[in-house]
Amino acid sequence: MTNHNLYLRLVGDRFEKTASQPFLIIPGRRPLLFSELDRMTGCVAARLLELNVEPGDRVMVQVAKSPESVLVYLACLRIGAIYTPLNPAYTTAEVSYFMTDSKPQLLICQPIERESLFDLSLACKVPHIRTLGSDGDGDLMHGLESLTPEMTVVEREADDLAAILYTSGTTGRSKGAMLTHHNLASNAEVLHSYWHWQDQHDVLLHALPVFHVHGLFVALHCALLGCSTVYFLSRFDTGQVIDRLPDCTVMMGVPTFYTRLLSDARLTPELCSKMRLFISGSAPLLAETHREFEQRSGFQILERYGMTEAGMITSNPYHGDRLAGTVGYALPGVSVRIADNNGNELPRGEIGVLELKGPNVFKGYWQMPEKSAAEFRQGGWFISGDNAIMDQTGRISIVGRAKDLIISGGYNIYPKEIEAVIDTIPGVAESAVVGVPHADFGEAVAAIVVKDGSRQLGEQEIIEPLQGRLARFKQPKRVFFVDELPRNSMGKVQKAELRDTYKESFGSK
Ligand code: MCA
Ligand code: AMP
Repeated sequence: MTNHNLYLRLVGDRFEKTASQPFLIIPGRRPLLFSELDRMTGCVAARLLELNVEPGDRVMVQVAKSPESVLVYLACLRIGAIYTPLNPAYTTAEVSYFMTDSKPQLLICQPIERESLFDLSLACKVPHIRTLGSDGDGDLMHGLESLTPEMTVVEREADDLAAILYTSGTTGRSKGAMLTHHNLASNAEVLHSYWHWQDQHDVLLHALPVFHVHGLFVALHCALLGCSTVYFLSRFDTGQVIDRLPDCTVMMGVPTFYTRLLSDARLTPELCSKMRLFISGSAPLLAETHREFEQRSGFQILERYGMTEAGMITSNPYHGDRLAGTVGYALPGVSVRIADNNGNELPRGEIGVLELKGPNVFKGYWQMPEKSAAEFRQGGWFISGDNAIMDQTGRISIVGRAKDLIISGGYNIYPKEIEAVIDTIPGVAESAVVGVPHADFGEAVAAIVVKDGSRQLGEQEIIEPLQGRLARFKQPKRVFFVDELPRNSMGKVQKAELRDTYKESFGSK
């Protein structure tokens, strides 16, 4: 049997030529060398086995970005466990749902969260909880040197699960997208080739979080396949990124990275003289950002489009026009069509919902067979929920969303989840949550609330009860009170009207 374990494609024994080179360069810490990677993931794998993690078990990880967090990911692949990362911004209440849903064998959390998550892990019958801090501190790594590294790479079939990534749903209930070893491997290999990765020469500037597809799979997989050194920053800090740009050749980011770089006078062509490629995705890049960035740096940003459920789907070309406002062409091996609401393909030039199929498309939502089936058409087309248009050459532009979704600084926020919490606040009759233009985050959350008259309510009375229930980035940055919500004749709240009414809440664009 061929072993389809993604670990073999990403690490294996591929680093002979770069053995002495750093894989991850981390400010203030010793770099992690390519030569150390296989043995160290073996050590972490040995720790996971000690905790009885078996192939197919979920390992839920809610930690700060660190080289050790990458080792944990790779160790999970190695032993065939299913890596299930969570945003550290999630509250205990939110984590509770994910734990109950995925039933992990092991929860790895930040040392500071251990106390608040311990009782919860007991209640959710999670057998083990370990801690990992941003400096590699915490009991997960304790005494690792004394363990015999587990150097086996467990055999996996192509469609065995490698990871579950939670994405919020229109119903307000998160769904775990099941990604297989082949989903991830095929997408990584396509990107590595399509973006002309310069093996052993590219240096990646990595400032994205590593609990989402963009930072974890797109960025790190390309770097591993290309045996590239990575400047691994704990978060996006404009100053640190500017300091590092002269040493790097590739950067991947959400549009906020680019607008923040543009607001710094140090962004010049000289600063980017070693750079080869700037990539943007996860949210729409404004055409004006694309143009300004080209003027200031000399580089046309390459915009691509993807989803948690399918990794990367389309990309602007490496050679040829990277057109502002478009997301380019379907990647090799990926089929894309524009369809009406019944799944009938539309002629080129008409707006419809983007549907896709290919080796990148996920296996379904964890323990939600009906929900999974509902998102696919006959013939295996996955319904993205994004409105798009395809021109005569096959070039795609995303023109809006069929799904009620806000994308703020690259994070997805589903209004329903926020509305459901706001509606439980005493004094609230009903609420509607929309995304409105925001210069830094692209979109920001605004809540429009109708009072029931039973008590006095101000902005604080709405925001305060959300603490501890919703991650900070989901909480409304503005709250407005109205007598009634605009509805159509069917009684449906007119969100487009609300978005228009409050479009200048964060200043005009
Ligand atoms: C932080 N805050 C936010 C966001 N981030 N509010 C709204 N939207 C956000 N994205 C809030 C915090 O809660 C905090 O609020 C305040 O802003 C400052 O927080 P801080 O952590 O200092 O913010 P930051 O470091 O400046 O982060 C902003 C950021 C970050 C750099 C844009 O959010 C980021 O790295 N985003 C990338 C997300 C990403 O990787 N998405 C890819 C998804 P308070 O002060 O009230 O506490 S994968 C995907 O979408 C698909 C597959 C694809 O195509 O890639
Ligand atoms: P997520 O569920 O976090 O994986 O986010 C996927 C969604 O992000 C897609 O369905 C799109 O709505 C959006 N998205 C990703 N890349 C782009 C892009 N380049 N332009 C517009 N929207 C994008």
